This record gives sequence, C-alpha cells and structure tokens, in this order.
Amino acid sequence: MTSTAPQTATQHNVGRASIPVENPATGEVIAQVRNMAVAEVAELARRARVAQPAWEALGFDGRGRVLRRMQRWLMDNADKVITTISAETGKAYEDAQIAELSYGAAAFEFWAKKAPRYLADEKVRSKSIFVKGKRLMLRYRPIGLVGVIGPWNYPLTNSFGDCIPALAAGNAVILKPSEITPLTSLLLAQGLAECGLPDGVFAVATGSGDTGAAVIDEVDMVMFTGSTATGRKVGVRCAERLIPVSLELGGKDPMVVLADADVERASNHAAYYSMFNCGQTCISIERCYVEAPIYDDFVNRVTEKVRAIRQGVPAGPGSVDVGSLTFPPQVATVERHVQEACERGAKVLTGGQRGRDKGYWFEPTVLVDVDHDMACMREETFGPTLPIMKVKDVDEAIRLANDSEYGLSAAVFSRDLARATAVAKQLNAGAVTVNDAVINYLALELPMGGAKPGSGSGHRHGPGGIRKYCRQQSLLISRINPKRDIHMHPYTARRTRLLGRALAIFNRGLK
Ligand code: TXE
Repeated sequence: MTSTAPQTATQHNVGRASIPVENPATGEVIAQVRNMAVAEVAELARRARVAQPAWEALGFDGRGRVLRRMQRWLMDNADKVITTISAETGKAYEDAQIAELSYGAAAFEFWAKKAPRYLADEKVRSKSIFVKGKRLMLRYRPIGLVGVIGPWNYPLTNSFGDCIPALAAGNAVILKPSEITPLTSLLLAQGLAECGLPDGVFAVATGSGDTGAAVIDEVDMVMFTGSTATGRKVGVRCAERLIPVSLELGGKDPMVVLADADVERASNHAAYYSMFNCGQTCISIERCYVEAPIYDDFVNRVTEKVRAIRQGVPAGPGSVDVGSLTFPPQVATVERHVQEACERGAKVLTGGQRGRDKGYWFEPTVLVDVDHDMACMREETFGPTLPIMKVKDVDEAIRLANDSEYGLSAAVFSRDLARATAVAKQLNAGAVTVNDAVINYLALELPMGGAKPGSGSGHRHGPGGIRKYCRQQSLLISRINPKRDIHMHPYTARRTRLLGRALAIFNRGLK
C-alpha cells in the first residue's frame, strides 16, 4: 500500500510560514493561512486549559444555549458558509448544502439536546455482597482538552463536526483542519465567538501535518479523520503519550445488487452516491457487485445517468451536479486506478479522462470488466469512478464485498427485505444500508465507524459519539457507616466461618 499511496498534503508545506489556500476548481489562490509552529499550538493549548473549567461549569443548559445559537447562526449565514466550503473544496453548491450545512445545523441541535441524556449520571446496581446498601454511580466528566484533526473532503461535517459533541460534553477543543481546506473552520470559529462561546474554549490551529503532530502532543484525547497511513502515525503518537484516540480512516465501500432489486432505484443510488462530492466521501459507493440476470440492465442505466452528470466550476445553486476534485494529488490517484484497470482488460463506458482546464478534474467514470486484482477494486480511489463487477450469485457478492482491508460502509439492494437484511448482516462493515446508501450518516442517533483496522477504530454519533470525549468516574457512597466493616483486620476464625457461610448462601442464591 505504501508504494502506491497518494502524496500527502503535508509534503507540500514543510518549512513554510504560511500556506496558500487554492480554489481547486479554478486553481486560483484565494487565501493564505498560518502554518502554526509548535510554540503557537502550545499557547493555544495553554489558553484552552485556562478557559475549560468555566465552560464545564456552565453545565448542559449554558453550553446548549451557545450551541443552539450557533445552529441559528449557521442558517442565517447559510449562503456564506456554503460558498466558503465550495470555494475551498471545489464541490457543487448542493453537495455543500446537503452534506455540510444541513449536517452542521442538525448536529448543533442534536448534541445540545442529547448531551444531558447521554451523559446523565447513571445509578449502578451491584450483586457484590461487599457493597450492599451503598450507593453506586457512574459519571461522565469532560476529558479536558480535545484535539480534532480533520480531512479536506468535508471541512464542516467531518472536521468541525466532531468538535460539536466534544464542546457539548464540556471540553475545550483545538481543531487542526486540513491545510487544503482551513477557511470553513476559521469562519465557524468566528461564528462560535459571535454566539457567545467564551474566549479560548475553541481554537483553530491552521497548518500542515507537523501542526497536527504538535496538537497531539498537547491534548488529552484525539479525534482523527483521514488516510489510513496518517491514522497509523497518529495512533502511534497517541499511544506514546498514553492518550485515547478515535480514528475514522479509509473506505472501499461495496454495493451489492441482487437479481430481484428495483434496478432503477439501485442504479440511481449507484450513480449518485459514487459521484456525490466528486466521489470524495469515505462512505461513498466505491465498487459494485451485480447478480448476472440484471447486470446488463443495471450497467446501461448507471452509464446513462453518469453520462448525464454536469461537471464544472460551481457557480451557485443548480449550476453543476459535480465539481472538481479537492486534493491536487487525487487526480493522479484516480487516473492511475483507471489506466491500470484498462491495461488489465477493463472497459471505460463513460468518462475516463482527467480534465484539461485549470484546477483538478477527472470525468465521472464507469468501469466494467474489472476484477479483484485491480487497484480500482482494492485501494481507496476517492474520486468520481464506479467499477461494476458481474457476480454469479449472492455468495460470490458477499465474498468479494468482504475481500478488503477496509470495512466502513456497505449497501445491499433487493426487493426482499428479509433476504437483503440477512445479506447486510454478513457484510463486514461498520454500517450497512438496505435499498439505500450514505444517508445513515445523517441519523446522528446511529453510530458510525470502521469494522476493520483499515477503516479505523471508535465511533462517531450515538451515545458513544459523545462519551468518548469523557472520562468515566465511578462513585461509591457509603450510607450506613459502622466504625469498622466486618471483613477488616484482625481476621478471626469465627468471622471467617461466618463470612464463608454468608458467601455460600449468597452464591447459591445467585444460581
Ligand atoms: O490525508 P491525511 P491527506 C485519503 C484519500 C487521500 C489521502 C491523503 O485517499 O488521497 O487520504 O489525503 C493531518 N500528525 N483520505 O493528505 O494525511 C493533515 O494535515 C498529525 C480519506 O489530506 O490523512 C490533515 O489535517 N496530523 C479520508 C489530516 O491529518 C497529521 C478523508 C488528514 O491528512 C499528520 C481524506 C501527522 N503526522 C483523505 N500528517 C476519509 N476517510 O474520509 C498529516 N496530518
């Protein structure tokens, strides 16, 4: 994997004091941001640690008020937020509206509402004879200072989005956005300040991978989203510091289409969710397995739909369906996967070429006659390609879908819901959708995370999506308090016998 891994953004920026931010759809430099050094990150951390206790002391209601104000702020500034995201990622206006703005607004409301429930003190009952009559309680306390290190494909959802539950839990947060897309995070930091977030509680550490490493060295917990290769480095550094880490890494998400599927619905989902956000979604459809009887029909429909996609420089609502790639080296990765597949016998049904205009472009592409020796079926392409493979039966589809180092997401299409659900349960992925795809990410109640190491460890969303930003504290409160408890020194034969009898009765009772 290492020899074919794409160049990282960090390699472009080593030693620079500032980093140019490009609009990847035009190639134009639209801003410069600081490439923060170790000392600057340390100062952000110092200020965050000073500010955190008062933020925690505000309680769920006080923090929830700030978060709900931010939900309104996002909607009041919707066009500005969408335009900023679109300018630094090259994505279509609607891609930013559907998957970023709508997610962000919902997430502020969700965590403001759910934090008090998910983090409420829990009464615990114990069978231990030694704690009879004592009060036992489990509490969730904020971990302190959380570092969120994010990627470039969804600057609001995947990067800033993880800061929301961390803040709702009462932590201070330092966000290290991708050096490719830092502007959305800076805009949202301004929004949080306008909504009354106390100074220092949230900071954006702009910079390259070295800045990210400096963040890890300062914080009490890390939430990382990005490549499997960098995730491994982040995991090692966290292990050296003995701090917890949650990793959301790559995906090579399969779609299985059974012979009794609604071919029109399945092909619409395949075409849309493979090309949405120019294919740069960790849970997008990256490869497709279709049972032989409907294969030709499915391929024809998908090809027709992908051919009709309007790709171009986003210029507001409705202007294009798909924008550019965001990360410059991604063009070479996508091209390599398509070329290598063709050299080994695959066929391009539509697309297949990089764009010639300024910016970073690759055409929406459908590939057939592919097999599992090809990079396009094994490595994360993270671009606008859909390789489709014919399978003889459902067992072959399941075997091939599971033949991957990744296990983030998967989809099954069939009119027989019971059968599709049974297939879904056999797929080794953190989340599986039936007759749908990707949309599970917007159900914040439902955990999402990798089922195999290549896709990371830990989850976002659901109760675990906020508890991971907390330390568990167990409390035991003794209410009946004799001067000395029966099991204490000095040990005597009589008391030992009594205790033995009590244990025997107690453990028989447990049967
Ligand atoms: O990712 P990195 P890059 C995949 C996609 C892409 C490849 C590389 O295939 O081609 O990853 O993209 C920070 N310590 N995905 O280079 O390196 C870095 O600055 C601490 C899939 O952008 O993983 C950025 O903020 N931090 C993915 C973040 O890590 C470090 C989404 C992610 O960068 C660091 C994006 C270090 N040593 C890309 N080195 C998905 N699963 O959604 C870098 N960083």
